[in-house]
Parts: sequence; structure tokens; C-alpha cells
Amino acid sequence: MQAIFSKTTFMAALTRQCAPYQPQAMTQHQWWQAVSAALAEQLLASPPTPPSGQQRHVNYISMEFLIGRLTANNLINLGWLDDVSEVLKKQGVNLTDVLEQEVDPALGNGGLGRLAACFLDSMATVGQPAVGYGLNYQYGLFRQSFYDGAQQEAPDSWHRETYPWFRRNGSLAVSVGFGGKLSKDAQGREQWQPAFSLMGEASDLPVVGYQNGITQPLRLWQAVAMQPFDLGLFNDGKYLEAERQGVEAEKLTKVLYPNDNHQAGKRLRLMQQYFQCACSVADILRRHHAAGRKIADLPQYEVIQLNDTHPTIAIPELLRILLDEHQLDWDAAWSIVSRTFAYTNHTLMPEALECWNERLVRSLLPRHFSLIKQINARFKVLVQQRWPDDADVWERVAIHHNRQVRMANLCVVSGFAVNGVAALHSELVVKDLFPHYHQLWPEKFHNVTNGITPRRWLRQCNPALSALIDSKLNAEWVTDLDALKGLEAFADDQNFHQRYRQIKQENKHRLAAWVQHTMGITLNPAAIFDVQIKRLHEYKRQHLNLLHILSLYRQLRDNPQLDMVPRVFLFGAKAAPGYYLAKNIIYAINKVAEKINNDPLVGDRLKVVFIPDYKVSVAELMIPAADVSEQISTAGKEASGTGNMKLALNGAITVGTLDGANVEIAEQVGSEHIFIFGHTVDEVKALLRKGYNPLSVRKKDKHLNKLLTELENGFFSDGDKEAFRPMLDSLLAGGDPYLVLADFAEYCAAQRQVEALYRDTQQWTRSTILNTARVGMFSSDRAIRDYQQRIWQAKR
Ligand code: 26Q
Repeated sequence: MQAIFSKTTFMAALTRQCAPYQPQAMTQHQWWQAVSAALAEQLLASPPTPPSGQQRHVNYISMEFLIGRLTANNLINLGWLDDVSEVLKKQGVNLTDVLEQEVDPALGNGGLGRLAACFLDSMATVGQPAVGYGLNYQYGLFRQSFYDGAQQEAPDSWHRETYPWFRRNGSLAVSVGFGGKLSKDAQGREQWQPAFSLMGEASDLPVVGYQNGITQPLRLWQAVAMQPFDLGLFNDGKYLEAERQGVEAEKLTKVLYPNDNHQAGKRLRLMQQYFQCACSVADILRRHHAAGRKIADLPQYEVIQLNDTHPTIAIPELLRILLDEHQLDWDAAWSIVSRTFAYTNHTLMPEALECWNERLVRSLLPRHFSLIKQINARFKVLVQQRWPDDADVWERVAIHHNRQVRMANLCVVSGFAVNGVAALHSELVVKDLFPHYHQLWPEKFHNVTNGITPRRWLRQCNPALSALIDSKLNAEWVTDLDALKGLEAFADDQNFHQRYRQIKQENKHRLAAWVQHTMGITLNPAAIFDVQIKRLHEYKRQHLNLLHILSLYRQLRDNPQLDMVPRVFLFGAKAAPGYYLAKNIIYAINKVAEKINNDPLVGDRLKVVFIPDYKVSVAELMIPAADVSEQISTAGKEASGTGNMKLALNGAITVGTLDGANVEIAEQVGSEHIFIFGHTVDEVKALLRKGYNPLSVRKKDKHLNKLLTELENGFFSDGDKEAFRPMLDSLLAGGDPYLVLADFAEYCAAQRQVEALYRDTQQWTRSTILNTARVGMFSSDRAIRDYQQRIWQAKR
């Protein structure tokens, strides 16, 4: 049931929220603050979601929730957008402008964090009872700017102190211990005396289901000192010491680690992980007890879904509470733990698999370390039975080995389900990452292909296309994305073609105006808008895209009369601040852009734009304007990708490798409506086994050689021959582990096919319509239903 909008209640709340301001002189930002706070107030006043029926309650623990702006999203999901817009209009206030004032809460890095946000939206929408658990970082992912083409980072304060959607809940506070030592009690049981404790304070954000009256919390924990300061010390005149605990506590949830697909191994990160898990597990148990349920029944009522291994320490934490506080014996405690946790894997890359040094774990969490060793020892007995005296197998499957704790192994051994995030990825999880575990427990392994919420990624970001779809389909596609199939009937309808193209053009104009305004660069809306938006990583191969741009530029200079369809290449990507090579790739793209954009010979046939500070709100602007979607990772490296889904849904044509969810996108849209190129997973493996030499590719390809030479000889870098050395070294001397040069020729061929299709307006439009029509399965509603059927509610 939809929440009814009450104009009188809203007006009353708005008046209250506007009270602190000068009524006539309110800034747009103050309006945003007041409108959002008024809405939040009203949401709070509406009755809570009724308790669930038979379903297990989901606890989605993630170190990241990349939620993006909330006000517009909540208005759409509440169904109040038009009403509120009208109320404000009467006050002379434009809602669209007001909504632009919101800063993005950037509490995540990229795909994994955004997936968590899409899943919360879908769980509320399909009626899956759930709480999202995360950290309330004071600073989200850094702000990016460019200075002479090089990435600069600045802190991103999103002003959590005054964020209007938060509801602080003091009664949920949890105390979390760290460090200290173990001793034995009279019965010989281990006891933990932490050295110090911090307090976790909960702030809830409302997650609103789509027009169904359901609201459930995203609960974010923030660290504070146990007491503001130690009064005894304060009175002794030791002011600084008294304050120290407060300072330490504050540090814990200050920043989000900006690494993506790379483990840093830092003590503070492990502290963050434990802090968030301890708070969340305590909260889950508090709810369970408050409902009058027995501890032994926990797995019947609750499931804890771990978003990658980052919250793995929740496993020994639950075990610790069951053993040490509830005094259960091992078998009873283990039975509960091993039926409660499910683990989603998001990467196969070795450098991203979390391993923690045992000294660090022991010093910070001695009791947890001891429990991990016990889990490991018991598991060893099982492995010994199955593979007697096989040191190689044990070496691979051990949880604690070589003075390291391997979080993924702990998850697989302790959880009841493991899933990958796209069909190909899940296959590789079994085949390459966990083959022995699969032999032991084949039924634990699943695939759940990722999805995206149609509310934000079509309804909200592309209102014109949404309205067109509404006018053609009777179905509620917003909650039933498969209904988009109905658009296939219009794939050859000329009126529909015209309107569809017109909308894409309007979206391109909207983006061009924004780029003009923010960067002072003029884009040609008649050009192909070719978009690559994702974190910067070698495996994602932004530098392959760059080589293709260099190829077009070279061709233009060789033949100034070249008949080419104009193209605008748009990039959006942040590099982890410590990822030197990734930053060099950004620098290279920016330097090439500078040269090309200022070359009069090029005119408006070629433009290269690196949009600074790419984030959710910028994605919402770029995706509806894209003609071409670049999904060009080395096959086997991208677990799924979700930008690929968002772009296809908004009618961009994919140029991609057979990697991650691209494989399933190709199956859905049909091979004529996507451009697949490059080595497949098996071909990548075969080539690397055989011995791949990028230098011989260079030698054989004269054109490619010229492009590389121009990067080497300073042509794009004011004569500085060292400017792109890190990138070039990785491609050449470094052996090109991501096969950029090996895929270059086929990539360029695919791009020529893109151009040919674009020239045929009829066929191009048909293909883009069919992309929108055929990607309904990538709704996160479907993904959540898959989790329900295969993992959360499955009978065991
Ligand atoms: C780990 C330890 C210490 C510090 C940081 C990290 C860390 C942080 C973030 C490791 C990995 C991440 C993020 C990973 C990520 O975003 N993976 C992406 O997940 C998407 C959702 O499933 C997939 O679509 C992408 O393919 C995958 O790359």
C-alpha cells in the first residue's frame, strides 16, 4: 500500500523546518535541507512496516553503501514527487533545482557499494524484510580534481552532522572491545579482557520501497568514546590524556578506505571491520531476544549476508558471544553459526583476497584469533579424512596458514552458502578459486547475477524515456522490468524510433550543457557519445580505450579528409590514491585529451573528456546520454560489472569482452545488438600459458607501433619522454599481464563496426531500443528474488 501524501502535514513540517531560516532569503541549499527534513519527519510519523510472515530476516552487512542522493529517490518511491513539486512551486521554489543541492553520500568505492544500495532498494520494494548494516564515515570517497592532468585528492565531507535523512537512535548504542589478553576461568574456558572499548552509535537512513508503504533501515555505526572524557584525569590536570580516548575513537569511522579490488592490510581497516561487525551482530541478537526467541532458533529467523569478505570477522564474533556469553558448547554454537552466514564473492583477483597477518589479528582480537585457530583445526580433520596427507590441498584450503588468516576460506568453511555475481564469475569461483571446497560441499555454491534498481537507473535518471515507456506499456515496468519486453513491438515503429532518438538527443544536450558549464568544454551532440565510467584499474583497461582514441587521431592526421562519424569519448574514474599506475593512466588520458581537443585539424570530430569527481549523481547524468558503453576488461577479471547493465537499459550499445555479466547481456540482447571482441577466458589462459610477448604484437602491428612511439617520444607530453613511463612499462617491459596489446586489433575492428552501425540510423535505433527492451532480467528485484529462492529461504 502506498503512503498517502498529506499536504497539510507536509506544509506544517516544512514550516517547522524553515523556522530557523530567514523566510525570504532562504538559499536553495537551505530549501533542500528543509524539504528533506520535513519529508523525513513525515516518514517517521507513518506506521512501521508490519512484521514479516515466514520469511527469514536479512542482515546485509557491507563496509560500503554507495547510496547517492536520497531526496529525489525517496520522493519517487513514496510517490510524492509531483505533490511536493506543486507545493513548492506555490512558494516560488523549483524542486529540480533544490534537489541538485544534495551532496552525494559517497560511502563506497564503486560496484560493490552501489550494489549494496540497489539491493536495499529492491529488498524494500519486493517486501524482503531487511536491515543494511554499515559504517557512518565522516569522509566518503575522496573528491577528485585534476591539476595539469594529474589526479588530486581532497577530503569529501558530506556533512553527516546535519544530514537531514538521519535518525539517530541512542538506545541502540553498543560497546566494542579491542586488544587486551586472554585468561582461563575455573572451568578452563578462555576469557577475553579487552584493553579498551569504544562505543558504536547508530544512525538510521530510511530505505523506502517503491510505492508499497514499506520503509526499513540502513543502520550506520559511528565510533565515539565511551565517555566524552575521563573526569578523573581531567581534574588531575591531564587534559590531553583525558581527551585521547575521544580522539582515538573519532579516528575509527573518519574515512572510507579508497582501495577497490586491492587489500591494504592496515590495522585501522581491521579495526573498522571488527567495529562494524561487533555492533551489527549485537544489534541482530538484541532484536532476536527482544522478540522473545531462543538463541538456538537464530538461523530460522535471521540470515547474515556478507558483502565480500570485508565483514568476515562477524563469524568469530557470533561464535564468541554464543560460547563466552551464552555458555553454549562448541557443537551447539557452531551449528548456529554455520547455518546463519552466507558469503558473496566479488573478485577472483589475488591481490583483492583478504589475508590478515596473524600478529595483527592476535594483538587486536586475541579471542577471535583463538576461535579462528579452532575452526581451522577442526576443518583440518575433515580435510585429512578426504585428502589424507595431501599437503598441497591443505596449503590451498587452510584458513590459517603461513602466519596469515585467509578471510575467504573462513567464509566458505563457516557459511551455508557462497555465491558469485554473474554466471561466468560463479563458474570461475568454483573452478579456479574454490575447487576443493566445491568437492566437499557442492550444494553450498550458487550463482546470483547482479542487478540494478530500475527506480534510480531508469525512472529517476531518465524521466523522458520513462514517460515514453509509460505511454506504450500498460505494465508496471518499474517493479516488473521484464515487462520492457513489450517494447520489442515498437522496434520497427517509426514514430517510436523518432521519439526514442529525440530523447537520447535531449539527454546528450543536457550532459553537453553540464560539461560546458562545469569544464568549459564544448561537445558536439551529433557525435557518438562513447562512455567508460568505472573505477580506474589496469584490468578494466581504460588504456585500451586510450589506444583506440590515439588510433583515430593518427588516422585523422594521416588523412585530414577522413570520413568519420564524430565521437566524444567520455571517461569517469577515480584511481586509488596509492595506485601509481592507475594515476598515470588518468594523466595519459588527460594529456592526450589536451592535445586532441586543441588541435584545429580535428575540429569537432574528436573530443576526449575526463569528467572529474565521477560519482553517483554524475552517473545519473552520463548514463542516459551514452550511445556506446565500454565494457572492455580482460576476460576473467571483472566479476560482473553493473554499469554495463545501467548503460544497456538506457539504450547504449555495448562494446565488450566476454567477461562478467557482459556474457549474459549478450545472450539477452542478441549478438547483432552488441559488439563482442577479444580473447575469451580460455584463450587468455592459453595465451598466458604458452607465453605472451607484447613486444612481438608491437613488432607485427605497424600502426600500433606508431601510437606507442608517440606516447614514448613526448609528443603528447610537451617533450617529456618519461611522462607515461609507468603505463608504457606495464604494457611493454612488464609483459602486459592484462593483454591490452593482444586485444587491440580486434577492439579497433569492433569500433569500426560500431561506426558502421551508427551511420545506419534505422538499424542503430532498432538496436538501442532492443537493448532497453531485453535487459529486464538485470533488475535488482530479480537478483533479490534469486537470493530468496536459492539462498535465504531455501530449505536446508
Ligand atoms: C579490501 C580490504 C582493504 C581495503 C579495501 C578493500 C576493498 C574495498 C572495496 C576491496 C574491494 C572493494 C570493492 C570491490 C568491488 O567493487 N567489486 C566489484 O563488485 C561489483 C558488484 O558485485 C562487480 O560488479 C564488479 O565486477 C566488482 O569489481
